[in-house]
Amino acid sequence: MQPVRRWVAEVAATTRPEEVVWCDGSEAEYGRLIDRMLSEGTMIELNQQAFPRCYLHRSDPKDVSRTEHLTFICSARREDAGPTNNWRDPAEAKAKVGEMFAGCMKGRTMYVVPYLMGPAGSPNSQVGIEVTDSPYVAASMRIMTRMGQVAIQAVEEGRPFVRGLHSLGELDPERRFILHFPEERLIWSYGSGYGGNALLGKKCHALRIASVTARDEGWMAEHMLILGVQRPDGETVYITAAFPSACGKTNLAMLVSPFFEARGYKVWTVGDDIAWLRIGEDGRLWAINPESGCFGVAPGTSEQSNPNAMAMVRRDSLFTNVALTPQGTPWWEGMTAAPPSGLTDWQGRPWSGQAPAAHPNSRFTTPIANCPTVSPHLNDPQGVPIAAFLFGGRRTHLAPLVYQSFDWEHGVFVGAGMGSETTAAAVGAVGQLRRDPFAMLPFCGYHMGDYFAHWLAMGRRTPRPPAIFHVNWFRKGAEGQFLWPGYGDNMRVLLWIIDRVEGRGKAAETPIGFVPTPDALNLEGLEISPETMRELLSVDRQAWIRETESLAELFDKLGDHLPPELAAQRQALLRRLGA
Ligand code: GTP
Ligand code: SPV
Ligand code: MN
Repeated sequence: MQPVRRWVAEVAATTRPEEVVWCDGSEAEYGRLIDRMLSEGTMIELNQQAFPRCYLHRSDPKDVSRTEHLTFICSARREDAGPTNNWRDPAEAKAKVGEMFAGCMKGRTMYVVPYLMGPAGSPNSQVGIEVTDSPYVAASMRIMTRMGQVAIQAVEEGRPFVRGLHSLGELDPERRFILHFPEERLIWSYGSGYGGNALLGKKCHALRIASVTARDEGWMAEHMLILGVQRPDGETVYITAAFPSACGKTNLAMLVSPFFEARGYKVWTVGDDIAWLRIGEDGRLWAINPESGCFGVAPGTSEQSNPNAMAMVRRDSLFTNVALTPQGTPWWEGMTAAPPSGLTDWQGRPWSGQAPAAHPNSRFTTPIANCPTVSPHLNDPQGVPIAAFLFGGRRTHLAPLVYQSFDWEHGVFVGAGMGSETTAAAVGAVGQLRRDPFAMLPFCGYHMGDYFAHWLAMGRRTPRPPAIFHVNWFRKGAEGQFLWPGYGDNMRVLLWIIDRVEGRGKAAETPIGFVPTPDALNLEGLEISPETMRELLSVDRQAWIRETESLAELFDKLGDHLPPELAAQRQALLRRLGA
């Protein structure tokens, strides 16, 4: 613990907290953090009969989502961050933000949060130490990570650790920086208390820093959910899926399908946001979920869309920026058909009915162990073997419900070309199409072209790589309605994917890949017209030519870091489309 103590002492000497609390991750300590926030008014107790051990936090209204424009990769060389990341020279960044950290914890408590990303005893797990002046962050980290003794023990065994320094600062967007120093495995975050900006184990460590470590060491750190589909014969097939922020990972990870459950199928939830994958001795890729909690989008979650999430959040949960009913229970848009009367909005005001009552990026923070479908392999040091990778996003037009890539290299091209309409998970306009390769645009800690090359290399080194698919639950019809019912019915797509993996499912070859034939998806018990299904599975050549041409913008930007295989894949697709 000597190196940890030395670093913490250094940080305390700069930030000058009134007291330093070393967190042990215990229940009693969590209780003290909650009590402190209740007495300071930064947490509100919810109705304890209906929502035992649940609390509401209202954040600063200017601090409700990730701020990508204030997020930097401070690698020694600008080129290593690549053109899709913001870059700062490490020394300059430290000089500038170091001034902000100087004395910033005066009068505050500094919490030292040792945490483990991944199951205890897993060679694939990693230790981090987050120092923070936010009790909300410390409490959230206890849900999202294995915090305390288990991490200290790993440090004492000589494991290296990622250092994360966090301060709320003044919560001023003008004085906010999320800095990553990948060469030093160091994170500095100033001026925000929001999830991905402040819970440093999550996107900062488990994706931005870990993606660099993974490249160096030959494994993968991905923005992916992990789920298992158990078949009637008892065997479970594991799948991961990379969708951009607020594009359906949590929902797919804990999908409920009464129709297929009655026929002997069952979904198991391993992870809902991040996967770390390694090549196993059997030649397959094995995935662990580095997290132990869900930081999930509240709006849209209901008994109909996601009964597992509703059951999960009913205890031991922190809610952030949701609305409050007069009964002291949380509410958000989409939870019930009509809003209850007498709502208090996410900013604590009587709800006017004009703007949303809950913030569109309001969230719940909940132990994944509370999920009724939590996988028995959640804490398995080995993880689970992956049979298929899914890529997807919000595409109102263009992308069919599902298609399969021809092979790994083509699959990497499909991931590299991902596009999705932006959501409220990050500051900025919502609903605008942007390239988001592998759902990693905001989370890759190095040059995106090198990241593509790493994917290609992993495919060459993996004897039994997963099959690769692309899905789109969000295609809309002429009236702006979703064409596909989504949620539990996505099981129908998963079953076709498993059929394909096992060499069964029927498919038609198209220029973009293999698309299910009209009779290939099991649509039993679903009311959907053949015309709608045709539209959902259609491939519009002209639109795909435009899409593929526009991909040149990203590919050109990556310069000579773009693997030639992917440039060739783009040309080959244009040829197949008849361009
Ligand atoms: P992050 O936590 O930001 O990484 O998001 P996520 O990818 O886990 O997304 P999540 O599952 O929380 O879903 C985001 C929003 O999409 C919610 O409002 C969901 O209700 C909605 N959603 C999820 N799945 C579907 C689907 O199959 N169809 C439709 N129409 N909406 C969906
Ligand atoms: C996302 O934005 O992809 C999230 C929430 O999962 S955050 O933790 O803020 O990154
Ligand atoms: Mn996410």
